[in-house]
Amino acid sequence: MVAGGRRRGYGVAKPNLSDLSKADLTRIYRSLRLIRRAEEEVARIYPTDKIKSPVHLSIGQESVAVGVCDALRADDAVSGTYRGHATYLAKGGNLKGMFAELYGKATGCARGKGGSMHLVDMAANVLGTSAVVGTTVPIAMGYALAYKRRGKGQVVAAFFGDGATEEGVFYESLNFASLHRLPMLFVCENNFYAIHTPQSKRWATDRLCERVETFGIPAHKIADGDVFAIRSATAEAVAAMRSGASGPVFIEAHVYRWKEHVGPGEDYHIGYRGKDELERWRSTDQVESAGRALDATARAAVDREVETLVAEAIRFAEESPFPEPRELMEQVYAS
Ligand SMILES: Cc1ncc(C[n+]2csc(CCOP(=O)(O)OP(=O)(O)O)c2C)c(N)n1
Repeated sequence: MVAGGRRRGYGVAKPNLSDLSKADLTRIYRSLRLIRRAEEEVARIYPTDKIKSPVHLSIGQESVAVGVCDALRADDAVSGTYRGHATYLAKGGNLKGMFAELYGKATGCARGKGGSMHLVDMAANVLGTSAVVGTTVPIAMGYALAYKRRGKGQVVAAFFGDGATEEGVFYESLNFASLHRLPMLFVCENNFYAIHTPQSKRWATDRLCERVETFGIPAHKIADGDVFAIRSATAEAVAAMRSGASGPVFIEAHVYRWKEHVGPGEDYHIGYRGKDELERWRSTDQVESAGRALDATARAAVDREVETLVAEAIRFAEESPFPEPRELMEQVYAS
């Protein structure tokens, strides 16, 4: 916000890693590593055509989902975007159900009918992800309203991309959530691009936090994707929301999408962005830096566990049946 002609900073202080227990560090690394390896396997399998839906990978962006979800309770909820594998897994969504969903199998989390862009796991309070940009923000807000009325201190985190902040419903949601002081964390995964269009060609100014603050919502920016800073900003925001001291809070986390917009490959050759950007972000890879915070033995144990989990999930998906043709019209709603 502009005060006396000076721009306020939105930065979040980096937490001291020595304040985190070994259990915290292990859990955070495990979550980052699980998402990275699951998506690397999606990229590997995709060309075989066993995966029956388009895939939007969040390799490089894992720290947002992990940092936020690690500070949430099990009975808090999240909503996500079509780039939602990380959100789903970080909140504890079922890994086997995710792979089976990508394979279009009846054991998938949406019975094989939703695919990668429509993951849901109500047991883990993953409210759902959607292909339609911005639409899961007001759905999350409806949950936040219900949670506020219920009075059990639950909060909702809505994840969305920088492109989604160009949708009218985003501003309507900011307004409604602020007006009613809803326990809702708005989480913008700002990766600077909407498909192939950079922000510089879409936004008159990049002052997103300032825009959000005009709705009376506190805003924080984490410009380097640091998983621990995202986690501590979330923990502080969520504590204030649970206690009733704060209404909604906004977090803008800068991250980088290493892969192409949709699909398993890379797209640096098509000219809308350069590999120099990738190299800059790759040098701050959060999976690596969280891994380095563990000793080698602990890290290797996590890596082994993750490999087993991912291999089991792929086997489960491959061995599961497709839905029966008679199920085609079941769970289909129209309004
Ligand atoms: C309502 C709507 N408008 C347009 C599209 C087409 N579309 C698909 S992805 C996308 C870009 C969204 O970018 P962003 O929200 O930043 O997410 P990212 O892909 O970077 O994760 C657009 C415009 C859509 N799916 N839904």
